[in-house]
Amino acid sequence: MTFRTSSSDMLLVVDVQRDFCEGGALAVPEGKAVVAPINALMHHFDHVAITQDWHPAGHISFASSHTSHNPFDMIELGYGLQTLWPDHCVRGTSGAEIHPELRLDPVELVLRKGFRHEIDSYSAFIENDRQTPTGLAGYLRERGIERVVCAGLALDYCVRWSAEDAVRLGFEVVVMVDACRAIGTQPQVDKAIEAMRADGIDMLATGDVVRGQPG
Ligand code: VGL
Ligand code: ZN
Repeated sequence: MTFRTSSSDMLLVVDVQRDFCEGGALAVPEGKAVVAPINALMHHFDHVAITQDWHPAGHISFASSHTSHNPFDMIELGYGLQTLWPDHCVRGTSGAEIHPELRLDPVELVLRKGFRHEIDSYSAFIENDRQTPTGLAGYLRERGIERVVCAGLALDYCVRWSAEDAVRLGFEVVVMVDACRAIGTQPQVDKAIEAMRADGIDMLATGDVVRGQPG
């Protein structure tokens, strides 16, 4: 299958940060492996945006902020169920930095998310209270973007939530599966991929991509 890019596409690179790569505070298995395919993918797109998980110290999503809870526990917050995580991507720390090998020269927007103390945000579009917008949908609409092509970390959390919200918000959505890595087990990842497909999200490989109109 050939995927031809268009000038109304945005490549959305999700959370390729030190803490999600090997040695980081919330390392995704093989996380760093997304850097090379994403850097290559950038050559095929006229527009690239990246997200950066950017939590204040003591963030509500950190297990350390709740007495007698451990990372990966689920708790009920005012807005619903929330998984608790090790402290990660604390704003201004080296763990929150974009991976140093990710190309930044073509990046037009760096969207920070998860910066409200009381609300986590997996999605690049709507925070975990499922109400608070990040502003990204408005940004993309104002710029005439019609299709969002997602890659990054983690496939089963921030990439998935971003892709599903993008569909709900009226964008065409593609996920570049080989340019993502996941936190969960293979059966969990397979379920996540099936759920995204059921939402109308195309699951493609970076090898399918060719540049459309020269831009
Ligand atoms: C993420 C858990 C917590 C992600 C961010 O980028 O997928 N996951 N914060
Ligand atoms: Zn986070």
